[in-house]
Amino acid sequence: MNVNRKVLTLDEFTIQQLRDIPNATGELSSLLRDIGLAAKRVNVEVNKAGLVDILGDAGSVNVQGEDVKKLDVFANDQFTGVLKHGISCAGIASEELDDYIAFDDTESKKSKYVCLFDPLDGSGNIDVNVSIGTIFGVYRRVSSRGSIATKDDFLQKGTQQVAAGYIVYGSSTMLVYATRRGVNGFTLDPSIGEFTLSHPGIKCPPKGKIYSVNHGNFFQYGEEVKKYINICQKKNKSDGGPYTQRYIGSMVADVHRNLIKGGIFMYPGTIDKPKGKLRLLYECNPFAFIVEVAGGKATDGKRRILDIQPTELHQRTPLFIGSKDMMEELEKELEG
Ligand code: P6P
Repeated sequence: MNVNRKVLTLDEFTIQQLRDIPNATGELSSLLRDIGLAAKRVNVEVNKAGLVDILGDAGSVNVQGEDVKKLDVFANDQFTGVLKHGISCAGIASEELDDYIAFDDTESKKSKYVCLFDPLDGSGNIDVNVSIGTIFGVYRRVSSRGSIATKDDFLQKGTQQVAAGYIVYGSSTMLVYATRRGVNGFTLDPSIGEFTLSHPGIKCPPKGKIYSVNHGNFFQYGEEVKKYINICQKKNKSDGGPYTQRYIGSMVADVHRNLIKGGIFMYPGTIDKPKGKLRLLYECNPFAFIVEVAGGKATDGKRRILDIQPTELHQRTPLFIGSKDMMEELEKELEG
């Protein structure tokens, strides 16, 4: 008789992790569970997005007489709310907010961590039913516990992350998070309303056959990047190809696919945007942490993403991320 392995919920998994770490306080586990709760609430609204004509577009009042918010504003409020009312987070920074928020209540000021997130990345794809996502990174604060969080807590290198993850609202809703102990994926089971462990111990295949880049910008890329893209196009069976080009235009979906199947995602700098489009703190750092823990690599074309010292909350960086061997082939080209 086939017995399915015990299905672990996110809560059970984080508590089990807690049991394995002798001096853990449970604050990180609690923070991750808070994020899982907000993700479930966002998932409900994302799944209704197609009904906007019925439920009312942002700025309108719905049939219940409630103000309808833009989904990314709604998502921002959900993640900010659970973290503010939890016991683990002293403050947040968000793609949706100009500046960080330091929570000023006593419990929050005693908390160990700060969290940076993009609450709903790719939200422009919502009305055409393309997968979108939430991205987050968690840091131990550098300011003293008991005091209010400071800007330095948020401007830490990506190497300082204690955890990072994302939620992809797609054909199924998955929460993937990494600590230095590993990367694990949880799929939302609507029948019980819980994220359940579906992808334990995710590893990024060292080789892949997928390259992801916006070809519309091709003639704006540097010569070395163009040369590497041409190499991808010329791959054949004898040298690990043929490659296929896959680009959804939603970072969470593109990087998630390449993490699982193997591949490389590129958002290079262009003539118009030399720093690229993607944000270092709450898009590139979390994914760089996750992909490195899974065995892959992430650079800005010159430096390891996680080594970049941030100077501004919303600074952008070019991003090359994915399978180790593919990244090393790219790096040879970028070295010129
Ligand atoms: P482009 C979505 O707007 C986003 O921020 C990322 O999710 C995605 O990877 C990128 O922009 C797509 O940008 O310029 O190729 O449309």
